[in-house]
Amino acid sequence: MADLLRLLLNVSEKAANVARVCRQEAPLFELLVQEKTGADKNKKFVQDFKTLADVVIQEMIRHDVGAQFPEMVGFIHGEESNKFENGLGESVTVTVCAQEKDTAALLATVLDGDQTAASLLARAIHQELQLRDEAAEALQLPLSPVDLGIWIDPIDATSQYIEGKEEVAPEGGFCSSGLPCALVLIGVYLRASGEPVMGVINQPFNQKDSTGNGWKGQHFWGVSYGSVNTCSLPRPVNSLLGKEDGTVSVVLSSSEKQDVKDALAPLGRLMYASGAGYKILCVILGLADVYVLSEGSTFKWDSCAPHALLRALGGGVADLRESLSASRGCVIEGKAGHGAELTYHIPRTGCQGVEKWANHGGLVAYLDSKVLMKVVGELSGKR
Ligand code: 2IP
Ligand code: CA
Ligand code: CA
Repeated sequence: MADLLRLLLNVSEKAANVARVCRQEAPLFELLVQEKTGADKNKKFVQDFKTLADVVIQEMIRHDVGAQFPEMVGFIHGEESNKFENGLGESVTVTVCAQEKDTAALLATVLDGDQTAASLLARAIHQELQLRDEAAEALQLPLSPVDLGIWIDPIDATSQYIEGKEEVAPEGGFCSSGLPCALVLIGVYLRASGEPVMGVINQPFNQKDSTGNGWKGQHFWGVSYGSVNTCSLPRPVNSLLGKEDGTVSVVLSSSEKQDVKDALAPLGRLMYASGAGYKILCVILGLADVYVLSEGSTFKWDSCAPHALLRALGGGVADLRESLSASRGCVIEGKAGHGAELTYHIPRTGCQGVEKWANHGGLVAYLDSKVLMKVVGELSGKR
C-alpha cells in the first residue's frame, strides 16, 4: 500500500498548489479577499467562492484516489458537500472531469462565467506531480484498499486561510495564527475497526519563497499498522520523561473554556493556536506536549490524518470525556485513557448532518501517555 501513500502525498501537494494559486493569481485572489460589502448577490458569491476552494480540493482528492483505487470509491469522505449554489442561485455539482478543459467549463458555471479564474483552477487540478520520497516508496504494507476509508479536510483553519495574515514562523517554530495554520489533511482508517492507519499533512504556507512573493510548503506523513510504525519525522526528544522540571506545555483553542484553562495552568505553559489540525501538528513536532479540547467542535476529518502520525510516533488522540470517565473508574491502576482512542468508522447515532461525525467528547492529542494521564488527572480533579 505504499502506492496509496505515494498518491496521497502527490495529491496533497496538488491541493497545496490549488490553495496557493487561489492566493497568488490575481483573478482568484480578488475573489477570495473581496470585501463582504455590496449587494446580497455579491456577498453570497464571495461566500461561495471561499467554499469553492475547499470543495474543489476535496473533489480533486476524491477524483484522484478513486481513479487509482476504484475499490475505495464510496469510502472517500470529506468535510464538504460537492453540491454548490452559485451567485445566480443555480445548483451545480462540482466534480473533477477526466479532461482539464471540461473541469474548467464546469468551474466556470460555479464562478458565474469567470473563464480566467476557472482555467487557472483547472490547470492546478490537472497538473501531473511526482513528489519523491524514498522512505514512503520503500514502505511495505499488508493493507488492501477494500479495507480502507479516507477522511479529507481540504483546508483546515479556513478562516486563517481567507484572512491570509502572512505570519512567518521561526524555523521549525510555533505560529499562533496566520497562513501557516492552514493545513490540508488526508487520513486513512480501517473500515472494520476505525483505527487511523495512514495520514498526510500538507502545510501549503510554511515559509515565504526566495522571491518573497510566494510561499513554500512542507508535508509530513505517518503510517501505523501492525508492526509498521513509520513517520516522516523523528519522535521529538523533549517528551515529559526527558524534561527535567516535569512541566507540560499545553496547546489550546483561544476559545477554550476558562475553567479548563484554569485547571490546566498548573501543568506548565498554556499556548494558543488556530486550527485543530495545526494544534495536533504542534504536538507531532514537539512544539507542545499536548492539545486539549473540551468541546465537540472538531470532526473526524480534522483529527484522522494527524492522529495516524501521532500513533506512528507512539502517541495518540483520546476522547476526553471517555478518558475522564475511565479515570474515575480505575484511576488507582493508572489506566486512564486506555481504550479511549478516537475511531473513524461509525457515525454517532441520534445526531443529524455533520454532527454525526463530530468528536463529541472533546479530545486530548498526546505523544506520551504519561502526559495524557497528567491532563486527565488535572481535569478529573477539578471538573
Ligand atoms: C476548524 C478550524 C478551526 C478550529 C475548529 C476546526 O476547521 O480548524 O480553527 O477551531 O475546531 O473544526 P480553533 O482554531 O478554535 O481550534 P475548518 O477551518 O476546516 O472549519
Ligand atoms: Ca477543519
Ligand atoms: Ca475545512
